[in-house]
Amino acid sequence: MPTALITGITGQDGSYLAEFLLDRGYEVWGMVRRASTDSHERIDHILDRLHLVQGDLLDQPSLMAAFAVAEPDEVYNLAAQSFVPTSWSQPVLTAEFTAVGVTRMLEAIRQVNPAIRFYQASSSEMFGMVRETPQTELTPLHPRSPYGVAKCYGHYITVNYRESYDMFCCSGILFNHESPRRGLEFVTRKVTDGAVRIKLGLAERLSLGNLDAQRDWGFAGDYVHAMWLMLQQDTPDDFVIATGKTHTVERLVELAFAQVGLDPNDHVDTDPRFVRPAEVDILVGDATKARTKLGWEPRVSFEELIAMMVNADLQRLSS
Ligand code: NAP
Ligand code: G4F
Repeated sequence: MPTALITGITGQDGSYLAEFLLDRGYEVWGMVRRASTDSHERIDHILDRLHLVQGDLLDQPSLMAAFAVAEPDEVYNLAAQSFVPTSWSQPVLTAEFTAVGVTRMLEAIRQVNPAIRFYQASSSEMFGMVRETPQTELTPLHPRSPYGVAKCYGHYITVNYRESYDMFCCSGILFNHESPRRGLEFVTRKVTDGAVRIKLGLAERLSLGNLDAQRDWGFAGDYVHAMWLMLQQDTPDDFVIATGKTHTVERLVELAFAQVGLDPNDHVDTDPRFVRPAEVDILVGDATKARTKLGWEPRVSFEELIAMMVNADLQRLSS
């Protein structure tokens, strides 16, 4: 039975990846940081099938201890400060978690067992002010947020450990992916939750930032499959994971409100508080390499994704 260790197992992707690996017969370890209360909401339903070990990306001895106890064949580094606006208010902490934290992970692997296969959660946010459309593995990077800058560091240190030490390190450059488990502060979930609250009389208005921003949105459940496929190849490599289609935030709002039978013009306004100091105007990925080499395909369309999220919020907030 192969063994995998996931950092960020309590997050959106960590919970889907844990389910995916358990279904394939893996022994799954999750690294969790110490908190005064448990934040296991997304993994409650599989908790009895998981092994949890405490550790923090800021603390290298805890990473080494986690690898020593779990003895993983594969490590998926999903932990990060992942919310872009927070990276302007906490830029140093974001760099510590999301950038240097990756070096701590790689160094711990190198010292404990360099044969471990490593997945790094890189991001389309690295493309920032895009130099070409669609974006591929070869598109130059121009990050627009402290988060994007930190992810560029994490991406290149992963490539560097592969090239320096011949370690099996892969970087998945994932475009935005969402689900009913998405954090409430990200725009898709903010909109689906907001539309449902207004429908149920629990809220009156929804305030958003830049409605013109365009994103290539996919379903998180599809994207964790791609992470696993990367670590099953003969040679380590980097892959763009995306749907190849892009939509505005305005279109997202239209779809979510239509799903609950409301006109967004009656309920949605814009608030400068949610506009970013520097915006990523458009992202759209070309996942040809992943389709060809990994045989990966996204299965859930944008329209299906938003319907899934609205329905899940309806069910949650109605009960
Ligand atoms: P998420 O829901 O925000 O989850 C982040 C996870 O990281 C949580 O489990 C959190 O634990 C953990 N974490 C944060 N700081 C930590 C630290 N210092 N030590 C240990 N754990 C820490 O993020 P996600 O959407 O699942 O994304 C997973 C990864 O993919 C992230 O690295 C993100 O940057 C990257 N990514 C996401 C997308 C996307 O569209 N979702 C796209 C590209 C890349 P707590 O529960 O304790 O807070
Ligand atoms: O949902 P978002 O906050 O996601 P963002 O910034 O694209 O980052 C997500 O995807 C990245 C991959 O490209 C990940 F690496 C990262 O960890 C995260 O998962 O915002 C999407 C867009 C932005 O252009 C933002 O300006 O929506 C726009 N937006 C408009 N109004 C809003 C709002 N975003 C948020 N969060 N809240 C608003 O009210």
